[in-house]
Amino acid sequence: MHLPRPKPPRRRDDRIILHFDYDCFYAQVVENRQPALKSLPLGIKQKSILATCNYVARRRGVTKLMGISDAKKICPDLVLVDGEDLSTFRDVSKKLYHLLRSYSWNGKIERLGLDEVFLDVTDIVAYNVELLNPHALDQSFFCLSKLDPELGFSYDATAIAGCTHGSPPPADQRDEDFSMYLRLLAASHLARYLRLKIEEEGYTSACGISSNKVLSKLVGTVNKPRDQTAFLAFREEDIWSFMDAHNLRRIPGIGNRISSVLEAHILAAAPDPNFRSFEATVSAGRVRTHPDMSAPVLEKLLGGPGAEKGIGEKVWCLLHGVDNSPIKAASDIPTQISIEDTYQGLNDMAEIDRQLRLLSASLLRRMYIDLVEEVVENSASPQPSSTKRKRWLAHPKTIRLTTRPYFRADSGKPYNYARVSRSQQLPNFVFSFASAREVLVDKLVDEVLLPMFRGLNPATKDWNVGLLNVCVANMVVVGGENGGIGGGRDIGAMFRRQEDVLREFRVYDDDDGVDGVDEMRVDGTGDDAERDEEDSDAEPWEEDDRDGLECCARCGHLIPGFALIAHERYHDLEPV
Ligand code: TTP
Ligand code: MG
Repeated sequence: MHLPRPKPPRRRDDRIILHFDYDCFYAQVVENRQPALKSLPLGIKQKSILATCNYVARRRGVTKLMGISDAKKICPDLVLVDGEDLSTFRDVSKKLYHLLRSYSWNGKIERLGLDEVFLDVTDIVAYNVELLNPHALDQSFFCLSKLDPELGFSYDATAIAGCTHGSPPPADQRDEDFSMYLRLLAASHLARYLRLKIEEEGYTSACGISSNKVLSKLVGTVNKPRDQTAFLAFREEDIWSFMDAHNLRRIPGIGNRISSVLEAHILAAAPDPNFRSFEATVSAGRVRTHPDMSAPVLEKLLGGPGAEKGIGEKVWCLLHGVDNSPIKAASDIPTQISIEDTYQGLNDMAEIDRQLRLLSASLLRRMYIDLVEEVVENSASPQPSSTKRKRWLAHPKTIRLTTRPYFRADSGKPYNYARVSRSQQLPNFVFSFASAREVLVDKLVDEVLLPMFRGLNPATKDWNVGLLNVCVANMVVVGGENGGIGGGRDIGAMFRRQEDVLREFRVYDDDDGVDGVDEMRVDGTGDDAERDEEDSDAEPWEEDDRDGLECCARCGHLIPGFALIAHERYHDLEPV
């Protein structure tokens, strides 16, 4: 007997989302600094792998995340440039982000990593669709400002700009489909305009245009590099068949743990705890159409202690191309700042101490860059003059130390990617502008980080430290001119209040930050609200601070932690 198929989730079509992905991003940054490299095959090297390579190299068979020696075999004249210092990439990324942000009316813009940006353009598109004159569509004008009707560009609204995936609704189709079509059409012209603006800064990109994040991101990869794709799907079935064709692991939001559990369920096998690959052996469609699949079944398979709330419903929706997650309004204040490095098994306390000081110095430097601004104060009398003073834009409430043991590929043991963390309130002395930075670093290490390290690693020797991560999070925005230290607010009282709220907790995170939320494990000593606050808002920008090295279990190469899964994919593509 066949059970009735569960109801598919309801789709919302009221938004228009653009997803930008810069082409071979690190390579373009390097090429813009050294234009002579543009015509040569170029690889950006991080330790022993290519973080990326330009399209000249790709045409010669070189791929992203390939090992350097293999790439050199395929393309002996490959030019290699070191890409381990992320600061220039970060600067360009911020510049382009601010450029895109300057066109947003609602401020809803989100960065993903260093080279992807989501932009919710629902309002600007709706406004421009209203302006369309059906009798002169080919002479339309896209208005970029409500206040200045001359600010904008001319466009031909009889056709979509760039590529399309799917087809326009038939002329006799329901009105709402036609209205959606017009909104996608207007958005496609805006996307092209914005891509050209980015090109004026020297960067080509791909763009996906659809009604939610998952669809925009996936459809944007259909035509790349230097192109854009609007997703014309008006029937549920069209969206499902688009989603179904993707490898399960390629669906944003479906991480390694989720895909290995689902794959095992579909194949009726036991999940492999060491499974780490960029590809699953099943397609998204195979999971979606599996006879017993439904949101409650997914919840049973994927839920449990430490799992994201409502994970079953979330994955069920994603499999159907439904993603109601909002694009949050932009903030200049990062949600967390995290610095880490990896080591080949530190056992010497003097060395651990030294590394904690280096990480703390970087952390304070980043805190000053991201969270401190200079305010110019004018005084009128007796002599008009202006003075500059510094103020904190936000105070992080929490400091977190994370460690992980070193893993040796040749140890014969399963890959151990369990991180342990300890959090506590960040002492307010770090916000002092009067003390020298080195003094603050020493105080932070001696009074906070070393005791935390000992708490996390109670043994007196043999710590075998493979990773140290120091992170500040839970930003409290400091309001107004009087909010800074010395500005009259009782910061001490504020932190004393927070003490009641903050409790120490441990997090067991069995992933390297690639999938973030859905890979988390908590041992139950912290409550859910606190954990959500700590981890669900991991700042995508900070992913790239995770530039420490991991050991590939297959070849033993040391590669950046966040590149590990993609690096595994490279192995998967190797001829047997
Ligand atoms: P991607 O967008 O994956 O790659 P890309 O921009 O280089 O190429 P494409 O044209 O296919 O979009 O990643 C953005 C940048 O992030 C990339 O230039 C290098 C860096 N990166 C790493 O350093 N390690 C990684 O594992 C990945 C996936 C990216
Ligand atoms: Mg890219």
